[in-house]
Amino acid sequence: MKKLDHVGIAVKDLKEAISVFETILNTKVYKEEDVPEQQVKTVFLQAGESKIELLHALSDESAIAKFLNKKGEGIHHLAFEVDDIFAEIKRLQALGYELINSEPRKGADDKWIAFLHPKNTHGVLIEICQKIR
Ligand code: CMX
Repeated sequence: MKKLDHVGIAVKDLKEAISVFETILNTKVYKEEDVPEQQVKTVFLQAGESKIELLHALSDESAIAKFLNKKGEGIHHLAFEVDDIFAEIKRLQALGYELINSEPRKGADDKWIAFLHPKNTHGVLIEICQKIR
């Protein structure tokens, strides 16, 4: 793993959350992007070398809507950047970790992404991501 790329935070009121995180991080949102496949709106803010990704559900079927109903607002996932997502998926599978998607899919912010199931990772949803060059 190269570094912590971003922390995903599930929020109910996106406008209000943007205002809070822009104030705390003393920066402006640099990207807003819908991911229709995930039924989620994503909003990114730079935090030093890492980023904060605010996640807002676009429908009740979204994983974010389900998460908010069950757990409320808060940290949804940690995302680690890798050089070769295919190699990392293979490495983690060989170690017995369950990948939610074993084929990388296109995520927000120009990245290939894959998720590890939180049941094997002490309750933390982990994403691995690779920049699309
Ligand atoms: N962090 C930690 N635990 C989580 C979680 C999260 N983000 N989301 C769900 N869980 C837990 C639930 O609490 C539940 O635990 P228990 O069995 O102990 O009650 C368990 O996982 C199953 O949860 P569920 O509500 O029944 O939901 P599903 O099994 O249908 O889905 C998950 C859970 C993680 C497989 C699904 O949310 C998923 O595929 N996530 C990956 C995709 C995603 O999150 N997309 C949104 C972000 C997209 C982006 O960043 O671009």
